[in-house]
Amino acid sequence: MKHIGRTASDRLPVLLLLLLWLGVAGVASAHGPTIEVSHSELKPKLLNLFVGTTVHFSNTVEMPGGHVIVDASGTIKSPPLIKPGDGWHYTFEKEGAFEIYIEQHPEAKTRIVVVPKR
Ligand SMILES: [Cu+2]
Repeated sequence: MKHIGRTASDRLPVLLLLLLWLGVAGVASAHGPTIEVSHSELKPKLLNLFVGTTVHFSNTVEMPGGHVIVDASGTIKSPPLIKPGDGWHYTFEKEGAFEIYIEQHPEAKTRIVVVPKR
């Protein structure tokens, strides 16, 4: 009995770490949609968001020099995303329509429409 009690308390820190990790993962996935970046496209090609939403851009392919995410109005510019798994995020604080594309592949674009919170 004594031995079982000791084993359970030994596992407590591991359980706490697991709960902490699940909590952090929950926050990360709740912050907004992800756009996948490749040589040929930004996926999805259309997104409707509320003001204040953070969009994550996730690079899926190796790109010498990196993919730079920009928008037609010149307000958005990411650092180069070079390796698969390289990511960047942007929070849309203003309403409007944003035409976003990859600087190196202008045909790879997405349209993001941001509307006020109700
Ligand atoms: Cu590319």
